[in-house]
Amino acid sequence: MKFPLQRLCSSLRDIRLHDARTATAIGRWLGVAVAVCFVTGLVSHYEQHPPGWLGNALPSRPVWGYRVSQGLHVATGIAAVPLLLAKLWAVYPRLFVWPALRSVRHALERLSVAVLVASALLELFTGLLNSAQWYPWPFSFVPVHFALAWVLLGGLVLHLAVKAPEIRAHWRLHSAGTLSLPAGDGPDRRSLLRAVGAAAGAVTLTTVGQSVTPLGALDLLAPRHPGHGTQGGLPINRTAALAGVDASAVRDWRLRVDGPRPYELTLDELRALPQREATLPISCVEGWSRTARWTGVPVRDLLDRAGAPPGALIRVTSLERHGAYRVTEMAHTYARDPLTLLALRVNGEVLSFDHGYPARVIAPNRPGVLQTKWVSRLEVL
Ligand SMILES: Nc1nc2c(c(=O)[nH]1)N[C@H]1C(S)=C(S)[C@@H](COP(=O)(O)O)O[C@H]1N2
Ligand SMILES: [Mo]
Repeated sequence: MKFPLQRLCSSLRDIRLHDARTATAIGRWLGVAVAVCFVTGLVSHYEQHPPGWLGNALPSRPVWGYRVSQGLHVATGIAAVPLLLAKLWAVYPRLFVWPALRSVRHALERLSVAVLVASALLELFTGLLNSAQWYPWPFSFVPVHFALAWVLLGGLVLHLAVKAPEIRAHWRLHSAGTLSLPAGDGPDRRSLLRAVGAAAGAVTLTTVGQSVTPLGALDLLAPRHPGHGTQGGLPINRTAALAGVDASAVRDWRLRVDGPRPYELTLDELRALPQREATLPISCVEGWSRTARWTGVPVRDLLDRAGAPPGALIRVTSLERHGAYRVTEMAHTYARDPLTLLALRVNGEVLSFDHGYPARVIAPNRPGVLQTKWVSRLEVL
């Protein structure tokens, strides 16, 4: 049973926790997470769908570039979930201010916040479900996730502009408050912020092991566990069965290379060519990464033999009948990199069907979706 005075004090404290100071403190961390997530999201998008002018400029080095960038994208997106929830908790009483609309300006401000909140929730929700490969919606993920990111950015810039005076006033920990309550406020806010930080840290630590190998043991909540795969510890996104590739599909397999001097090779002929080893990661857009030692024929050797000009764009086609990644394109920066292989083996073993037998692409600094499996044709465009 609390005395009225105690009750008043604790509700005052509660109000303080829902004030601009808390919102700013959480907003700072949320802002950092969203900014990193946005930039790395753009990197990932343009690596997968480069506009013509960019296609030839994408670098194949550093080999770990996409792994770090996409690891950060998924990690900051996951960390943003508890931060966003805490931020919404801190500001929700404002949803019920009265009168609901005080002026045109106030109405516009509320509208911008509604757009911001809705796009942020949807963006994180679609991203999270995509990382679990669960698509319970009728639209295709990539264009919607990409478009929402811009809506979110617009809403955020507007929000920061409108709130600039408040953010400035509360940015520093010891700025003058509007209301100075006696002791008691500080520790409350501090424990709230500490709890929010701990929650963000916990979800990050228990998922980031999917791309940061040394933290693999802590990878309790991530949907994929690199290291648990059947070959080289590589997870499998699309199995050979799903892709409709089996022994009968590869019985008469030949690699066809189309260019000024087209030719075909059987698997034995490919194996007889000079082989090279490359230690490269597969970095899936969904957030997991895993390094393996690949052996195969450098793609540039295959292209030279077909008389391909050095700057040519290459089309890679898979045996797979359907599927969004059946046909992919490879800029010359990747095709000419000595580490880009048409791989036949992984960690010393012949590729299994699930990992792309008889031959697959492995290239440095590229999204996993472009590491085409079951390759049957290279074309010089
Ligand atoms: N033909 C084809 N290749 C493909 C895919 C696919 O669906 N079809 N999936 C890609 C994706 S999304 C990833 S992350 C990698 C995974 O390779 P792995 O299954 O050998 O680990 O393969 C890529 N290659
Ligand atoms: Mo992937």
